[in-house]
Amino acid sequence: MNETIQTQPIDGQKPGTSGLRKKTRVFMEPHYLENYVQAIFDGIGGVEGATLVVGGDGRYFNDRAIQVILRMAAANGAARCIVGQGGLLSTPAASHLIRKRGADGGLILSASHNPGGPDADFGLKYNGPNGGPATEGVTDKIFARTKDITAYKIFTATDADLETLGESTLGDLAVEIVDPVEDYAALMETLFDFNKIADLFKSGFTMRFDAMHAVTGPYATAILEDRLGAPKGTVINGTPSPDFGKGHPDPNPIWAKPLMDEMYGPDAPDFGAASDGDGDRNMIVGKGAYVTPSDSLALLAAKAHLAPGYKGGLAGVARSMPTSGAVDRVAEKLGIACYETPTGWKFFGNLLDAGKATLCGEESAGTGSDHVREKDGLWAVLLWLNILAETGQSVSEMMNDLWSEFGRCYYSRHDYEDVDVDKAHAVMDGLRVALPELAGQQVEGLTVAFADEFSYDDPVDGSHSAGQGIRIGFEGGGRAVFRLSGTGTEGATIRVYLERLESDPARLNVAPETALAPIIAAALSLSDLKARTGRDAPNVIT
Ligand code: VG1
Ligand code: CO
Repeated sequence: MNETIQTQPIDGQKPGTSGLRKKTRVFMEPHYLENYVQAIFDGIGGVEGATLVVGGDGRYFNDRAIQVILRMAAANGAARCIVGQGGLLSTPAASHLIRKRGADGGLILSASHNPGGPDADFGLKYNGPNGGPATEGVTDKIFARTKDITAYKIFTATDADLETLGESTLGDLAVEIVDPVEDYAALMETLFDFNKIADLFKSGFTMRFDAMHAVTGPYATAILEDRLGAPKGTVINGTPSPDFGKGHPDPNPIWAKPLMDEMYGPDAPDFGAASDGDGDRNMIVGKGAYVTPSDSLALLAAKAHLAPGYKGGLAGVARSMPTSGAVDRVAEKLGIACYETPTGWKFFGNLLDAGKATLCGEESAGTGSDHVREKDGLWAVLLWLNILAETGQSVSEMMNDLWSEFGRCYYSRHDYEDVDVDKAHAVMDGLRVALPELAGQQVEGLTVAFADEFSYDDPVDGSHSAGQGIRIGFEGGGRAVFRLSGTGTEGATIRVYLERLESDPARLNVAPETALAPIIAAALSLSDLKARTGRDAPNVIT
């Protein structure tokens, strides 16, 4: 039976960089999830007759939320929901399914790399028919609806069976349960030379993939171990758990420390990688050689043609503004365009759809291509493997070659988490006011070359996005960027992005924090961050 439940507007908050994220308990409050789902359905103009892909990263509340979404899709007149078995779908696999099945969109349940559990985080994101995160125009409509919603529709029924492959019905809605891995793995086989990578493993090449108890476990096991023949145990922490093994499924040197320790230890495998909660991020590390995401993007851009899916070369590349300029130099040499977009994958969608960019990347461990409309962790790992198999070089040899040719972009991001919201805004406002006067100023021995607030005009649809981060460039090629996170669930997070290009061959292997010391000092002085926030040091340095 379809029911219409009267409700009140919710504190939906404008969807941030990647959908709506809140404490799990907020999503579990009576009517909260329901209101947000109805706001999505209304915001996209209804789902009458629509086909939707539904799945998530398996975190706590994933299964309950999917049941609610299915019953609401039924009551709102949707025709079909395609759901990953057990409610699981990695973000890139969901993006692929939307595209492959010609669906009208999808609902992805994840708070990505944020911890999961009743006292941790939950999230919900709507992706459009191109498979990518909703554009700002759409998220604005969803947000507006959260503020004037008065009722939602839900079908009363017992739970749908999410475990049995095949089709069942919920009222007039067809619920189709699919293997979450199969289509995705088949797509990977079209892009990469699986025989060549399998030969690499046969030759004794060793690898460790840390799935961080998150959704990529089944994908990585099926692809790396079952199809490519990597030895059992190559994938660790490969069973998704509702609280990610009480961990923080964020693939960076801090949260993937056990992997880092192994890769810098005496028995390090040849190659290490990790992925995040929903499988869209990646970390790459060679024997004793961590690769920053910005450098990884540059390397992949330089060598992608070695993989079958990219043998025709790249149409162009794109990076988010805070990502280092390493890929810009590679693009210049290749003679292709390099686009600079605001943070968040939704801004790459138009460039990919229009064929202007083939590879995209962000400093936050996101890399992807036009094969889907999300960043894709395992894809990046497979592209690396394909390149390693073709060149026969080690990770550190490849990075050293890249730096010798293009110079090295030392890079670091300092995060100040859970800062009082007003204080965080005071830091940004202080910088904003100072911007017009900064050029030419001396700070901590550096001279400011330019200072502005980044805004973006989409070259495809002409939409304008303002207030996308404050950039301060220094003479000699250094840069500091300040922006507030759009994915946190507690207070505000100030991100300070620091980079400096080093072209002196004698100084290509310095500790990054040493190479960046002058930029860090200048950034702190210009923003007066310590005094304004009362913080002595960042919580996380990546
Ligand atoms: C962060 C990253 C951004 C990324 C976003 C979603 O956003 O900085 O690059 O696109 O997370 O990634 P913010 O606004 O907190 O800086 V995921 O893997 O969390 O979907
Ligand atoms: Co993610």
